[in-house]
Amino acid sequence: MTLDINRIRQDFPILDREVRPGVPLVYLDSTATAQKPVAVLSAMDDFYRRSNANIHRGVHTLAEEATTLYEQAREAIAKFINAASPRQVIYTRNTTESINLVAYSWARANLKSGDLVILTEMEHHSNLVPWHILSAERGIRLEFIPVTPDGLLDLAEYAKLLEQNPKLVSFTHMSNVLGTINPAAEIIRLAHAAGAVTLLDGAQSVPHFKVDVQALDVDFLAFSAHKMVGPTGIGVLYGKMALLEAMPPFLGGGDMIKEVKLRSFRPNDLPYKFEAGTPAIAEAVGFGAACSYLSSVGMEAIAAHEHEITQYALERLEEIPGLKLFGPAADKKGGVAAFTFDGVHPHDVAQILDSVGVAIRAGHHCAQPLHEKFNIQATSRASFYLYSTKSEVDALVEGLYKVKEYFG
Ligand code: 7TS
Repeated sequence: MTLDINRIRQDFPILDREVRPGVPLVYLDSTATAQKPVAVLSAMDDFYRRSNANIHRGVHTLAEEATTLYEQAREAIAKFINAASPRQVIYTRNTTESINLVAYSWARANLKSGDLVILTEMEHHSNLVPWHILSAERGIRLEFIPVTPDGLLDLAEYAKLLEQNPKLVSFTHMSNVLGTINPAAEIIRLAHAAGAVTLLDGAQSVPHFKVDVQALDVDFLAFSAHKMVGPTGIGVLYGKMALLEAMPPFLGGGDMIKEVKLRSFRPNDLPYKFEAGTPAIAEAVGFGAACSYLSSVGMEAIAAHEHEITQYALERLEEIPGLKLFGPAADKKGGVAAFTFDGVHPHDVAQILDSVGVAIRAGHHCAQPLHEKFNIQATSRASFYLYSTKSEVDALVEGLYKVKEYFG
């Protein structure tokens, strides 16, 4: 199944714009955030125009409509990741907050001084810092699955770490720098055999290929709407029912309670126990529309398209003298190409590319330890999604030859 790329691009109005007169946008920064299709924009616009009200608290028509739309979105998201029940889908602000929820609620109830948490060297700061904070507070131990020079997880070292009786294995499904797609099912199976709970950072996987929580048998999955053509400000924590049921609340306030007395409260049922205060209602509606949109295009077709573009990009980039790519070959990675270029600072690369309309990202991409591992401070990173084209890759390559000219 192939994508009708011209039709897809028409769904994303922003892709038509010029960044300056006569300079069309070439958006190669979807790993940071994806662009939004009309289906998502109209779902949110319709919500505010027709149905806007606070949820769960009113009996009037709009409050009921808003509540229904908010819960229908949860059902769409549950279906998208094949969760057994929408009650296992907790709305958060983003992947970062979802991971923090696990660190504050599950980990503080279950981990004590000396307990081991296994992470990897390729984690985004969002899956490092919550554990640093807990480590300082509780004295939990952190160990890291090493990254090999070709950008893969060293699974032999993982096997050794598992002998130390870890309580949690928390890792990214796909690296936002190397693009590496980690063998999640295998890592989770081994963690369970060692008696550990698993948390999968799906920020870069859920948007790009089919992630089935039941097939993976994962305990927790964190992801963000904005990377999967949905709005900013909303994400999800999926969890196994028994774990979520046993977890204490994270944030306290409205909607997460069943009853409040002056000196005590009873928490609400799932998923509301973890949804304190007025949530991002229009954003939830947009998130549901994003899942429906991606499903209607087809996750397999999206993954196949990105694979084709990535393979082409890696081939073209490898031709450029002085350019060094990081991460594995195309068959082991998603749509990310991070590179250094002839000693030119990545910010300069990004700035010159911007002058020809090509939007890429430069820096440490919130993965400083990974860059340190490769003895570099920063990389330039181009990334691809369902709307990316080979001619956009050509524009990137042309732009990089301009960089070369400029810096001699
Ligand atoms: N985990 C991974 C693997 C990520 O790539 C990101 C964001 C996050 C967690 C955090 O997601 P958030 O929605 O909570 O911010 N990655 C990037 C990036 O690569 N460039 O900008 C954000």
